[in-house]
Amino acid sequence: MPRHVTVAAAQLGPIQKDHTRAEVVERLVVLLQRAHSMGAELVVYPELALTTFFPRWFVEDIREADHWYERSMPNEATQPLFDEARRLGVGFCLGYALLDEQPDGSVHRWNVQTLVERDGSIVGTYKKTHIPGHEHHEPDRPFQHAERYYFEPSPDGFPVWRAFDGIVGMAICNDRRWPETYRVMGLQGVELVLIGYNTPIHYVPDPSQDILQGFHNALVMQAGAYQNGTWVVGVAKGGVEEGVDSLAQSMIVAPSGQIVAQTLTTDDEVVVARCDLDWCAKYKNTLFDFDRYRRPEVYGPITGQRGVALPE
Ligand code: CDV
Repeated sequence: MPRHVTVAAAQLGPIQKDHTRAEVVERLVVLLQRAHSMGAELVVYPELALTTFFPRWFVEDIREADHWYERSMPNEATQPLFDEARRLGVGFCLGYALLDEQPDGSVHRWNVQTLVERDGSIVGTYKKTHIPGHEHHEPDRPFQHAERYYFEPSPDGFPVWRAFDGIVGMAICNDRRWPETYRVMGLQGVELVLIGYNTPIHYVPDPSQDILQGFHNALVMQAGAYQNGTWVVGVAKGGVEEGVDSLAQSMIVAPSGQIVAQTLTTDDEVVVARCDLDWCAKYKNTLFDFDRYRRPEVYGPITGQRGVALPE
């Protein structure tokens, strides 16, 4: 039986600070219905798809930011999305901030994506691994990117799940720039990688990269797809959010590395692609036949060290 899954990249335009969860969920439902009418079985939303990108502001007492986080999923605010998705028989992947309160009183703050199957069951929740930005207030910046203050890096790595008749993995925003992200999933046979992102066009530490944001976005996802023989779906929250312009250019990339669908606007927009999961094998069994051609015995530094070790 050939395996095809029609996937939608459900891009969001900006979510401003005073937009309520109810308003945002209404937009997510509209995108879901549009995607369904285009034949989608799986709808992928961006990173932090329920709120504005709040790490652009610093608060001295982190608990003042707790209202940006969800305490459970689904919850009262997102239940309408879960209900409509189940009614339509459509799965989805949703990014949000999670406040994880443990019975021992410890609290963890994660940047996560939850994958939901077509029958409404939760497949899994991925926690962001590579947390970019800074830990402390940097008042000289035009806007903050204090993700390292608001989120812990996940200790879990990159699991994959059997879902949507294939092998599915997830990554979040900055994760997409790191080849290890795709390769760890590639080594588990991944066929579909779902990635939400919020990428400000202005990169404060090195503005010479601003003009290259779109190029780098495509470069890393196309390379990740091709080098691991997998589909990659990258979905933006784009446009001008609270004065900060963010990259859109959501895309669906084939295992060949070719972009097969891409958004044209910086607003709420859906693009779909019919993904042939068996296409992955063409790459996994030839050029990227890992078992035949990889040389893990000489790749030690990849997991053995973090930074650069210069030669003598
Ligand atoms: N949300 C992100 O992870 N954004 C980063 C920015 C800071 C570079 C990104 O990699 O797009």
